[in-house]
Formats: sequence, C-alpha cells, structure tokens
Amino acid sequence: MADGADAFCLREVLVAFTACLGEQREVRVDPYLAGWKGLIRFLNTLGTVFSFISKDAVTKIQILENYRNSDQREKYLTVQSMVEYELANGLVDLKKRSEHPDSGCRTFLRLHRALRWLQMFLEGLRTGEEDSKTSVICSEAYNASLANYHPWIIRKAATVAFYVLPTRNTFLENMNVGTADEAVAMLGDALPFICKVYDITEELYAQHKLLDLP
Ligand code: 1PZ
Repeated sequence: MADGADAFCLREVLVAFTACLGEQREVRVDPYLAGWKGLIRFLNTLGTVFSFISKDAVTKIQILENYRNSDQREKYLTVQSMVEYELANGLVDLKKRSEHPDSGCRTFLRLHRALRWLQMFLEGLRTGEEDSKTSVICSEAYNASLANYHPWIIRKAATVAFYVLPTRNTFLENMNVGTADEAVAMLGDALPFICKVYDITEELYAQHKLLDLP
C-alpha cells in the first residue's frame, strides 16, 4: 500500500460522503466527487485489472468537475440545482443520446447507480465473517445493483476482475484506518449517510422521471 499524501484513507472518503448532505436535504456535488476520487485512488492500488473501471469513473467525475469549473458552476452546486437547471433549459437527452450526450443529469446517474453498489458492498464488508471472500461480497453487491445496467461484456470483465480482491480482513486493513474492527466501526457510522445521499437522489430522479436516462 502506498504511503504519503496520496495514500488512500477510508476516513476521508466517508467524511466526504457525509459532507454531501445539506440541511435542506440537498446533495452537494463537490464532496460527492471528492468521495469518488478517493475511492478511485484506492481502486488504483488494487491492480491494473481495475483500470477499465477507474477510467470510466474518472471520465464521469471529470465531466461533472468541468461543469463545476464553468460559468454555470453555481447551477451545479447541488444535485437538486443541477436537475432543475438542466431540465428547465432543455440540456438533457431524455430518449436518446444526441444533442447533450454528457449532461450532468445522465452522468451523475451513472455514479448514483454505482453508489448503490458501494453501499451494498460496504455493508457486506461490515457484516461479513472475518475470512469471507471480498470477491463474493463484491459480486453479490454488483449483481444486485450496477450489473442490471451493464451489457454482458462489461459484467464478464467486472466478474473476472473481482477474483483478484484480497480477503475481507486484508481489504479492511488496507483501508488505512487501523484494525479491521476499527474499519468496521467506521463503516457503521458512515453508511447511514451514504444511504441517505442515495435515497434523496433516487427520490429526486424518480420525481422527475430521470431514472432511465440514456
Ligand atoms: C473494490 C472492487 C471494485 C469493484 C468496482 C465495482 C463496479 C464495477 C463497475 C464496472 C464498470 C465498468 C466500466 C464502464 C461502464 C460504463 O459503461 C457504465 C455506464 O456508463 P455509460 O456507458 O452509460 O456512459 N459506467 C458505470 O456504470 C459507472 C461505473 C463507476 C464505477 C466506480 C467504481 C469505483 C469503485 C471504487 C471501489 C474502491
């Protein structure tokens, strides 16, 4: 595991997702992206078999960061303001990707679906037996969430990559928050926030009928 400023730390990632939640149930985009960036750093330490996953995630994070660095940055402060702004200005392809292939709404939706995987995966790690296989926890979470949106070839590649994951306790220890037990305790504290962020976004997207954006 790499040391230094760039080393992954689970605490930072969980703090970022916790910081997403505003007082008015708004979901802030910057800490959401910071959370994913932290996770990608960790993914990159697990081996090159995961590169195709991190590349796609990085592309999506970049698209949203570009909106946050554009003249319209204020509109992309929260998921709520992004949805409102893009819909009101016809910036979302609703049926087919054409004029706006990389809308904030469709891009965020991909990360939102991945957040469901993350939630189930971390919950699986948290409640798993000491020597359980991370690959099994990971593929169960994947099959129950993201896999439903991926074509066969990606499902196959993902499933193959999962095999290289270390056992649960090694995985937890690699997260740099102390012992496996300490990591489990931290997950227990943070998971409710991740669930909340997921639920609020899901509700917002459902309300606006955006859950199937192409
Ligand atoms: C710890 C092990 C990590 C396992 C990660 C499990 C997630 C598997 C995701 C496989 C994604 C494969 C690559 C590209 C897929 C894209 O086609 C889709 C849809 O985007 P579109 O084609 O519509 O533009 N992209 C996604 O579903 C977003 C996936 C983001 C995954 C981020 C995972 C980060 C994991 C960090 C774990 C520490």
